[in-house]
Amino acid sequence: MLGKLIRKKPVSSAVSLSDQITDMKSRQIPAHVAIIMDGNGRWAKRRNLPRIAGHHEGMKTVRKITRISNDLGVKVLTLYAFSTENWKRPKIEIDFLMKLPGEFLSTYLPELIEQNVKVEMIGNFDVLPEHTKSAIHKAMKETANNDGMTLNFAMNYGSRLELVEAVKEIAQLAQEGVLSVENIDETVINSHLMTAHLPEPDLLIRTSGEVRLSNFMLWQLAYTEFSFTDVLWPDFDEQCMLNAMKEFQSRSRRFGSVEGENNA
Ligand code: V0D
Repeated sequence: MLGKLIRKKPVSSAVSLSDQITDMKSRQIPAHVAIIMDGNGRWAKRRNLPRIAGHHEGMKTVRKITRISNDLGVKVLTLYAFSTENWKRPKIEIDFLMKLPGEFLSTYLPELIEQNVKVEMIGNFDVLPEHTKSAIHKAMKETANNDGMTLNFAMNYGSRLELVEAVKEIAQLAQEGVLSVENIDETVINSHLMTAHLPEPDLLIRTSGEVRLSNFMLWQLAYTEFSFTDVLWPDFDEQCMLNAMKEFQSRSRRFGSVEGENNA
C-alpha cells in the first residue's frame, strides 16, 4: 500500500548532468564552441533592473558554461564579450562592462587555474582601459602554461576589421616581394587572422532569440553548425549547454559532401 506512494526515483525523471555528460562524451564533442552571449539587458529589463545588473548576472553564466565545457572536453570556448560596435553604448554602461574582466578574474582566476584552463583574448587590446588590460594580462600570464581548455574572450572584436587588417598585412608582404600574389590562398588568409592558432568553431551558439552573426567570425564560421535559443544569457544554464551539444551531435556534418545524405 504505502510502497506505491514512495517513489524510489525523484519525481522529476531528469537525468543528472553528470550522466548526460558521460553519455555525450561517447560521441563527438565539438573541439571549439563559440558563443554570442546575448540578452543580458533584456533579462534585467524584465526584472525592472538596470542593464548592468544583467551584465553582472551574465558573468555568473560565463563561469557555469566554462566549467561544463571543460568537463565535456571542449578544447576552445570563445565568448563574444564586447564588440567593436558596443562602444556606441552609454559611457556609464561601457565603464561598467570594462570592470567585469577584473571582477571576473579576481573571483574566478583561482578556479580557472585549478581547472587547467588557459585564458586568451582576440580583438583589439590596445584601446581597452588600462585596468581592463592589466587584469586580462595577468590572467593570460598566470594561465599561459595550462594545457586544458582555452577560454578565449572576444573583446573589442569585429570580424570585418580583422579581415581588413589581414588583407593589409598580406598586401604588405606582396608589395615587399616576400609573398607572390599567386601564393595567396585560404591558408595564408587564415594565418593572418586573430584565430590563426585556433581550430575553426564547430558549434556557434547565440542566446536570446536573435538570429544573426553581428560581425562575429565571418570567415571562421563558414562550416560551423549554428544553435539559436530564445533563452537569455543570464538564464542559459548547464542543461541549455547540454541541449545545444545534443543538437550538434544529432546533426550529420557533411562539409558540403553527400556523405550519409540524399541530397537532391
Ligand atoms: C557582459 C555577458 C566576463 C556578456 C557576460 C568587457 C556581457 C558578462 C568577461 C571577461 C562581460 C572578459 C575577459 C576576461 C575575463 C572575463 C567579460 C565583458 C563583458 C566585456 F579575461 N564577462 N564579461 N567581459 N559580460
